[in-house]
Amino acid sequence: MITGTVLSLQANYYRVGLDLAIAPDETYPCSELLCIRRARLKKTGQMVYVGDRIEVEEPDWQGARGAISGILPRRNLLERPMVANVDRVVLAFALAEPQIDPYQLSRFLVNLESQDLEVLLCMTKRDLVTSEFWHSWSDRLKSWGYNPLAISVNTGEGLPELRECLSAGVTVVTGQSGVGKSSLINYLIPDLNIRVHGVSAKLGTGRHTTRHVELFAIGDHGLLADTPGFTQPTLNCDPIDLIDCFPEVQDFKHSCQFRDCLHLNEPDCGIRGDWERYGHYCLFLQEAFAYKTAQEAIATADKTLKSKSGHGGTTKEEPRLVTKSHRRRSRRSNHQQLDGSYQEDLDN
Ligand SMILES: Nc1nc2c(ncn2[C@@H]2O[C@H](COP(=O)(O)OP(=O)(O)OP(=O)(O)O)[C@@H](O)[C@H]2O)c(=O)[nH]1
Ligand SMILES: [Mg+2]
Ligand SMILES: [Zn+2]
Repeated sequence: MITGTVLSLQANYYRVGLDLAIAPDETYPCSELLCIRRARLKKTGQMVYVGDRIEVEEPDWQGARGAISGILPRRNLLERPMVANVDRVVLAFALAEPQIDPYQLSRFLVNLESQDLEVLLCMTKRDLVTSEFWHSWSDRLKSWGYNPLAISVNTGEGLPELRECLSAGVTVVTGQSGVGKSSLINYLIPDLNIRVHGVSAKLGTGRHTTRHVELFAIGDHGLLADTPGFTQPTLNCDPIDLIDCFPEVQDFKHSCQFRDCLHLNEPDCGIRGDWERYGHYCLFLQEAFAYKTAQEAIATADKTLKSKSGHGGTTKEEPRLVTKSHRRRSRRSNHQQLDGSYQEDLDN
């Protein structure tokens, strides 16, 4: 059986990097195939995402074409952009241009933590700020429970260290538009020459340049994904699990003994208090509740719909398209099986 990894999606074709242990030769004259998805996978609503490990059948070696006949079990699925089997996420956040916004940075971090992903926080454009500025931010982010790395593609600072971390497994570079994700990837993999774009002087925000997700080979065993930037992630975490998305709390978490405490007004709660991001926690908690309420409303509407269509006996079973809000699982159910359970159309 021939297996491989989906590297990118081009129109209706999947570019697949094959797991050939040997260099291309006469038997296997290419290391990549352009594949379609078998109709059977379409019918059962099984989506194929970048990063998916897949089985290929009927390879046409001369034309470098094939068909995806099966998807191997997924370890995880990043929400935005949708990338499967992610080992770590590099969150790129600019120290300047655009101006650093602690609340937005916190949102990105909490969103990634809620998906149980390993986060490598990279503060970009280090060359644009003073040492004092960087050190004060570094201290601040350490108090948030992170060990940030300062990088600059202009001076090369921090990039050898970063490269070391990316030589194995699948890494996704994510973050707002214009922070320098594509510039970073161009630096790490010089032959690529992917498009980068200037920050809009008028708005101080980036113009969206990267439009799709693509995995590039890095080091001996690594794959690195460039992704399109976006403004702010949604926080669709279960309210009771939100506190677990703040690493700085984990050391004094035992100071709240209540299992169902939301750490708001409950008496004797030792988590409520004067740590810097407590304000962010309270704001995000409101969002998490709004998300839960919306989800419950959708579930109720679903039930009503089902019982309505049950009358008359002419119901036709159709695979229902799952919207983004359905897709998010609670942290507690995160370790449940992920293969084939998500049916949202490919992001972007
Ligand atoms: N001074 C400085 N500028 C940088 C650095 N890295 C990137 N830039 C600039 O920042 C701008 C945006 O860079 P991109 O690499 O396109 O940013 P991106 O995150 O890929 O943006 P999207 O594709 O829109 O999400 C470009 O003008 C880069 O030249 C850096 O380390 N220092
Ligand atoms: Mg880009
Ligand atoms: Zn509490």
